[in-house]
Amino acid sequence: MHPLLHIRDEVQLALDQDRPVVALESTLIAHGMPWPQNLETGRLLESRIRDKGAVPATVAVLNGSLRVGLDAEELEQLARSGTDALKVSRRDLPFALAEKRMGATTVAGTLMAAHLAGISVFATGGIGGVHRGWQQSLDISADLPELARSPVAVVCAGAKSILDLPATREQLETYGIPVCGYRTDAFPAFYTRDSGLGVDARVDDPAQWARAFRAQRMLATMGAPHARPNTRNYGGMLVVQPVPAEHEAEAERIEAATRLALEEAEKKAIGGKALTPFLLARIAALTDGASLQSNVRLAENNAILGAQLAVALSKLEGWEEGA
Ligand code: PSU
Ligand code: MN
Repeated sequence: MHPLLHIRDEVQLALDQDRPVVALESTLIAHGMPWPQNLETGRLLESRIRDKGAVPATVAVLNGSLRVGLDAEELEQLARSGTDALKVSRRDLPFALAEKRMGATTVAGTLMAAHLAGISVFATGGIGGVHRGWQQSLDISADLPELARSPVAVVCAGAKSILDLPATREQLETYGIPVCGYRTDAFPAFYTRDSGLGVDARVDDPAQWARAFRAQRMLATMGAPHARPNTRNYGGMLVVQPVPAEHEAEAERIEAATRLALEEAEKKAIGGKALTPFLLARIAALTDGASLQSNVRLAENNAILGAQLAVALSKLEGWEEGA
């Protein structure tokens, strides 16, 4: 095993036996939610994945290695650390590792780990994207380019309305990241079910999705007899499903809170990596926790779907050999 990569035994065994595994990120836990709901959510996501017959692998940086799969104690340690844990995207990894910092991986950081470990499915709440005001700030999450180069499917509830969603959709297209709606034709807006934007394709069951994902993987690895395999063709997929209707937040309430939170962020000159966690926390406070409730429920729903997709892949003929 590589000194910088540490895969938990249970996860490695499942991968060796071609059993379904689902990666989970940890920024959602350390920076995205307050204690103790964050620990409860971390545990909930893992147990929903187990219920559906897959092995969860929460990713973080601990003691100088990229960890794929945490034990109960490590998960708690991370949740308790909250924002004391470094928020680790691709550009933060070298220092987090070398200086043995405790790090919570973002979607980008988790994608890197999932790819290195050989995990094909990753479930989260929402991905980062193009921020409102990008014309001035140029703030575009590293989640997007990472998705473009990792052969991993990310299950999410779209991207948060704190972002510029039409611009985020455009960037997904530019990067060639297919956006697959699971039983939906609409690109969801995280706390709410419909952003008014569309998806690239719709699937209605896990087996149908698995065939498309296999085709995408084969595009990266296939070639005529004299062609060289071109791993630059690797690319990920976004699988989106809306927050369950009964847990949807009120769109106007979210939008009003988002505008207020954005104004506050500007006054306080909060930007860069601190922006997303700041906005999430302010919106939760301004909506009396309503946004947090939606966040937990949609993440749970995505963990369940992630496990179903991973199970479908493991049953797909020719998945291990062909792709
Ligand atoms: N979705 C959530 N909560 C979060 C995030 C996403 O429900 O905390 C995190 C993810 O880890 C995502 C990150 O990768 O926000 C994006 O941060 P930035 O905009 O700084 O790239
Ligand atoms: Mn950013």
